[in-house]
Amino acid sequence: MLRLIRGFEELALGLVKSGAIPGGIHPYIGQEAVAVGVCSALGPADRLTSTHRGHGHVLARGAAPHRMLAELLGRVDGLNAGRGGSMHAADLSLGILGANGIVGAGAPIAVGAAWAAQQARLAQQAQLAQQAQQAQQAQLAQDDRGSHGHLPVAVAFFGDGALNQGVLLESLNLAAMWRLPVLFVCENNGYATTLPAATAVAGSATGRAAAFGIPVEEVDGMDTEAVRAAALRAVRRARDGDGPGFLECRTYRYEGHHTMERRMKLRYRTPAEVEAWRDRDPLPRAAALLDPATAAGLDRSVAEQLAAAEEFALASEHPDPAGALDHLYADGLRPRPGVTP
Ligand SMILES: Cc1ncc(C[n+]2csc(CCOP(=O)(O)OP(=O)(O)O)c2C)c(N)n1
Ligand SMILES: [Mg+2]
Repeated sequence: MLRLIRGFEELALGLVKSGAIPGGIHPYIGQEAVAVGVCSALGPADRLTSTHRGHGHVLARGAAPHRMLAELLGRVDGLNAGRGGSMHAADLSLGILGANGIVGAGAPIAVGAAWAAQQARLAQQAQLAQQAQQAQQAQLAQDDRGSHGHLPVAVAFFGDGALNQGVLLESLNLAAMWRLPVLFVCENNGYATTLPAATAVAGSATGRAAAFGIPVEEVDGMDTEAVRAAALRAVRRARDGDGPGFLECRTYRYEGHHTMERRMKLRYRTPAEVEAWRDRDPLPRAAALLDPATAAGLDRSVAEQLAAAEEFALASEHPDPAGALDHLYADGLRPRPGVTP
């Protein structure tokens, strides 16, 4: 999966350069261990919200690369029929409640999903208890409750730039107050666009969450296994009803903030800094755990998958402009009278 995300992003960079992908993207290259480590700790009923730098989260959660690529290209076979694009890809069938172009905005959505899961479980338990009472089988109800006791978890990914957004603090508060099954994952890559976290974040990321009584962990975000182990610990607690968790994953993006950056000639980090983080690349680290033949086989199969994805996505149609308002409104809602698209 690490290799798939890296390869997908390299392919997407090429397609931005050639103009096939309209606009730009925020490449996830360098941060793969975070998405893969966290998503490997999740089960099928769990949910996540993603960010403007979200391709890695969507793929690690299991979205089909060919449909994700078609989405970036704005084609009808995209995950969201080409309407969401890079920053708003979603796949509800996989619990991906959406990437989000607004910094910090995924957190309250994940909190809402966790609250819904908690409420659904409470309603289910109440129903079981009532049924058991009617049948005078209290013991049976107890057993049932046990087997249904594990809550689905919602994960909110966000960057260090979200740490100063009020909505994140409100989300942490509510999640802690209501002991919601949420995992907050801060991907601290050291910068919000060009602003170093060191000059923007008073105190610390984990200090913010700890202030709400949320258990926190600082994790090496370049180490997939370390991220996975920390995520498993937090997910287990959340499932058991012990409330939210918070991981700060120290990571780095090797590319610019977005694909316009090179043209803009921004200077805010030194080549030496980038090189030092390249030495900690999560991919060779993970490949070293495999025997060389297995690693080469995986590389080959990823290359084949991505070649097929590119062929599929480029062959997919552009949406018909006449359907520009399709999928935008819930059933029954229409644009205001007199407003023409
Ligand atoms: C509420 C809001 N403010 C500002 C922006 C503009 N903006 C887009 S990305 C970004 C930086 C985000 O940094 P971080 O959260 O650290 O994520 P990273 O880009 O490092 O992955 C900013 C300020 C935005 N999209 N939303
Ligand atoms: Mg950042």
